[in-house]
Amino acid sequence: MTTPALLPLSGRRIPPLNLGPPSFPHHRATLRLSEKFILLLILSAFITLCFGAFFFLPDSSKHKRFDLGLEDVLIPHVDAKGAKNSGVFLIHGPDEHRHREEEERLRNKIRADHEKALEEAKEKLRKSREEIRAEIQTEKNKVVQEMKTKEKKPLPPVPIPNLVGINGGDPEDDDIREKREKIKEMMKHAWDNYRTYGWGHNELRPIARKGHSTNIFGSSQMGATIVDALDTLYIMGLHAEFLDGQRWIEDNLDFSVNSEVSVFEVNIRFIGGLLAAYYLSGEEIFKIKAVQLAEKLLPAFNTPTGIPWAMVNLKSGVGRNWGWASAGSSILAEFGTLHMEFVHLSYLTGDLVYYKKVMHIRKLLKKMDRPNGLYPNYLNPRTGRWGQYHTSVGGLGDSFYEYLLKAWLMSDKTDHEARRMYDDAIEAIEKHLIKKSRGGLVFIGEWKNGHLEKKMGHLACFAGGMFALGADGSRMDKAGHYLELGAEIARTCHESYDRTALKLGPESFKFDGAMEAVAVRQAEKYYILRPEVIETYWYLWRFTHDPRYRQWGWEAALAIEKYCRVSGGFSGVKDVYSSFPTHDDVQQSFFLAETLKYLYLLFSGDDLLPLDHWVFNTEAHPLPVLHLANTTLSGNPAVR
Ligand code: DMJ
Repeated sequence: MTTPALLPLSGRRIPPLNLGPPSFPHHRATLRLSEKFILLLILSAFITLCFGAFFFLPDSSKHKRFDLGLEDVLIPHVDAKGAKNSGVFLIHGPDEHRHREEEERLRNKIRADHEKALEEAKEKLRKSREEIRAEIQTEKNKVVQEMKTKEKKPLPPVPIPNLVGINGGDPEDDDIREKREKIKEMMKHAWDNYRTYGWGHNELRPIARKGHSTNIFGSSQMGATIVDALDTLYIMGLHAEFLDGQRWIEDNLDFSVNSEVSVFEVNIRFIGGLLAAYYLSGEEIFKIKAVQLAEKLLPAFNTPTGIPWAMVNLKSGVGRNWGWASAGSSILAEFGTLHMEFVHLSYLTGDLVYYKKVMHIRKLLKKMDRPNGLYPNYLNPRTGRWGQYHTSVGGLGDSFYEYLLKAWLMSDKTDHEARRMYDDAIEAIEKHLIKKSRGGLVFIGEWKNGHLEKKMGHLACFAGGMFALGADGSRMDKAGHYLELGAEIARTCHESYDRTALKLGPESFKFDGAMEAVAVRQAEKYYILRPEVIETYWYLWRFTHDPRYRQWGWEAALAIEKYCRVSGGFSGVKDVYSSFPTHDDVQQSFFLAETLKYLYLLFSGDDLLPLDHWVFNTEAHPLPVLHLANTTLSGNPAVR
């Protein structure tokens, strides 16, 4: 290739060089001449370079350009022979003409594309804000839809336990069947009103007839009532309602939200609820959602000790503790109530991360000194030291003890460490916290600031069922003793109901002097549709078949029906000692998850969710015992 002649650049003529006699002193003339020469050399080198570049640089026509949103990706062209072009090529003879034409065509196309893009941009600017917003929303929806399609990909199949007793339980007795039907009708009433007035919100305001939420669920609408209610709907045979809930979950339940939630609450209600719905129905979507949520909770464990924060932001993963909890502490009943769900998550996903998190908590607790053998309710996640020495089997402590026992039960009674920890804890509790009142009522007090407070919360009433459930397998064959203890707690809690005007139990009751099993402070007189007392009746019923438990359960159901039912659902009441109750206007999600489920089970046969195959999490979501020797492959409809 020859060096091209000097051509005008941009149409400007280069003035002819003056090579005539010098009009300046010789040395200056020589300098000017060499300057011109250097300039000429630089210019010619530059032009040669440009010209060469035109021929030798990789040809853009050999690359396809794809526009993927914000990113431009250059994909190497694959030639007709299928070989990848190196990007450098030579032009030969007649091909040159064709090549120029092709180049021209591409240049025109690029020009046209640019013009089109410019037009589109202008067009956008002409649009109103609303139109632009609508377009952005459509785009967003498209992305969400694509993500959902991805999400629906099934997780790898794993062996799942044989699922016994997910249907049935029809009572033989007509009277009991009628009662069971009544409970089912109450569930329909609660669900239908939520469906009408609160759909997608976390809970329902049955009087205002609108959605309701609290800070435990964060700031977004996560349909807590739907998730919490699913398994109750399923076992009651309310399949159309179940399907309705399932569709909402498929289409709307999204955990990629900038929302700070309670790790404990979303674990027991959402992960527990989704896992139970998965095991009962076999629908993969529930398992997938449970795993997605669990992944979002994991950052809560990023503390110096591995004891999780109480709250975590689902989007940022930033965690923190409740402002009111003793000097920045985490709470025993919160970080100690993850075991069941997390073990199932590891089991279903094959990912040990969940199992390791909860076992780490257990190991840490096991090593710690315990005052009087009792676990204080507060533990600082930064220092690993106990906070205030307050121990209770009610709020702040309750389900930690429950989950030690249930860890052992769900492992087919092979997790001996959990059983030992449970036995040790219960022995200390019995020694220091459980007392008999002057009137002969056995109650569980609270250890606070070095003394026993003779006060028992409604929440602590669950312990009657726990003692009964843990009776079998107890140390030194004290099964009879623990069953008896459970029955005593059930009796005390029944008294707390019976000594009110509404026959519904207060939030907390005292045993002081002449006062027994009654609330003293106004602020403790409310009933918010809690399940614990009915839960204990049900366990006692299963283990003893003593008809008094069905009778007490029925009394509670009638009281709920009479004083808590309103046309828009069910509401808590502010004062159980007043014959004219004021409603709090909240239908709690646990009313559908627990209270109505335990009532339904109380009036069902023992073949529905038998206790040697199922363990109920603290929100009453049944999870199967992992009989590892007796498994079948998931996805096989025969096992459902
Ligand atoms: C439920 O969410 C659970 O039972 C929890 O363990 C404690 N309290 C509520 C219902 O009262």
